[in-house]
Amino acid sequence: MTSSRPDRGTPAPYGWAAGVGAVALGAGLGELVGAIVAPTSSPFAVVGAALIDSAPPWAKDAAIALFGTNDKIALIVGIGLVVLVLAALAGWLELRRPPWGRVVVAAFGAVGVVAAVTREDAGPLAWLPSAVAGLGGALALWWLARMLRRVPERAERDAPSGELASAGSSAPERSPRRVSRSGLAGARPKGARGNVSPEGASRAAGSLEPSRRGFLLWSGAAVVAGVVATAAGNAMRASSSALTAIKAVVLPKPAVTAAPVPASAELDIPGLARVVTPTDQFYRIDTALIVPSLTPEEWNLHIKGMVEEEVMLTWDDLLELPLEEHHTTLACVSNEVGGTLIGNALWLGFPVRELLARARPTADADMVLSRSIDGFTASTPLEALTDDRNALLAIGMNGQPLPPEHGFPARLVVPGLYGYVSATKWVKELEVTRFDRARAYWTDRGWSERGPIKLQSRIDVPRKAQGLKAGDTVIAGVAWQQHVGVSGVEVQIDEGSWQPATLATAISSDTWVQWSLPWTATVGDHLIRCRAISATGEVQTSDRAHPAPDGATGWHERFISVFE
Ligand SMILES: Nc1nc2c(c(=O)[nH]1)N[C@H]1C(S)=C(S)[C@@H](COP(=O)(O)O)O[C@H]1N2
Ligand SMILES: [Mo]
Repeated sequence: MTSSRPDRGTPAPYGWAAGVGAVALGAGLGELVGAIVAPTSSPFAVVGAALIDSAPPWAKDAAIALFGTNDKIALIVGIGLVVLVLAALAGWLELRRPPWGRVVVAAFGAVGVVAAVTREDAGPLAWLPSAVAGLGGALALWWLARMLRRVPERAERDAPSGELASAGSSAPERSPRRVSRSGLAGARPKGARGNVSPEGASRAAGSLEPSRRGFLLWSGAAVVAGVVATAAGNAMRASSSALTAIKAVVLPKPAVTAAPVPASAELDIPGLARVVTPTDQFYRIDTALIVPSLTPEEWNLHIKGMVEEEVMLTWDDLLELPLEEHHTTLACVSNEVGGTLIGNALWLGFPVRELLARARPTADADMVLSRSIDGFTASTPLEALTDDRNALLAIGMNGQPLPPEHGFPARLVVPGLYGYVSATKWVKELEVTRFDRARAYWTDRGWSERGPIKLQSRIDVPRKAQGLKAGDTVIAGVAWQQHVGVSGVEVQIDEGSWQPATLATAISSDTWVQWSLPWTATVGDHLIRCRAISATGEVQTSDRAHPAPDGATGWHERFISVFE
């Protein structure tokens, strides 16, 4: 069979092009089919998710440290580059050792299928997008490689010496002449395998006869088609049912409204984080490459496990309950000292305490494992969900329904705990259990099973490390230890004595608080440090600790150069 005859004559770059074209087309078709039949099972998404889920803790740490909340974009670009290289290699392999290139492409599809069907949120058609990608890519590669293989036949047919007899046969390879890497460019003797004269090529491009130029056009078309299909798939997902559903949501008026934010809580200093974080500036951290899409009608909450009575709550049930509004600052355990993975919002929801009261946890339970639609889990001490703090099953953020990336239709928000042990987005299940019986997503990856927030403070201004003008200015920042509260912040300049900063009014002990200190900046280089004092008198430690396994510690410091 012609298609399995190794093609040693065609320069390698043509093989790369065949691979890239075929894989782009296959992947694009997979993305498109995925968007239609199984939005969370697109090939990219499932492979990315498998990588995220199997990444060691230090890799997640490094990714967040390097790319911050752009870690997902970095991962997508990274996967894209790897796929590009593998695709090129598969194309080359298909030329030199058919059918192994096709086999490799199909095998990657199979990897996607396995990754898709083993996901917790896998639907019945989860296998299809990756299967389409793998088979589509393999088929396209077979076809493109065949086109390349037929080019020399034509050149040979044109050749006066007439080597026709062996050209199309699957006879053992005659030792082919090495051809130059310049591909189409150089005119070489006609009849040499793998060669086509420039005239031959241009003639062939005009017709349907196989030619290398024709091949390149087809490969290019495959890439374009793949990109268009991917874009179409993304566009379809972006107009998903959840997004339409969000627009239709009308949040009920809260039965318990939050006290208005005191004017004295917002110092209004340029460069200082606003005391209530605008939703579009709120940090986002999760393991979901594709934001789970769930409509309120599809959503419900199941409370089960060590309870006297299982509880099932629908969206309509939830809307009829007396909802409460509370300001709570959410922080990520991966936040470095001085980092920005923290934000404060007004949340609307129903107290988890009252939901659990309905279910009546048994006396020996000590943990609630909350589970999201995409399989993420968090282990929250039962006590933090049953004591008097405002742990909410939240549906609103800053007066609007939760945006998809922050957990629409519903999520948990628990004051005083890092997000990874409390703030489950797209939450659909609360399993009452024990710490010695169940483990959560990040606990299985080396992070602590409990994550109380640590006392921290951050300098926001002066912002730039360079270019501050000498004279009167202000040093300002935020400090937090949710559910404990902050009683003071101190600032140290150039290793001098610690000076008390002025605290703004705290919205509550569940939120961060702004602070400021006037400073007359003198010309030269300065080192500014801050530390917080908690409401219980704890002074923020200078001991430096990495985020893993339970949150960073140490003082935030900033070097400032002051100019004339
Ligand atoms: N379903 C789900 N919920 C999740 C996560 C996740 O990966 N998946 N990440 C948690 C972590 S680590 C944090 S810090 C918070 C962040 O919430 P935000 O993205 O709304 O700021 O969500 C938590 N809830
Ligand atoms: Mo986090």
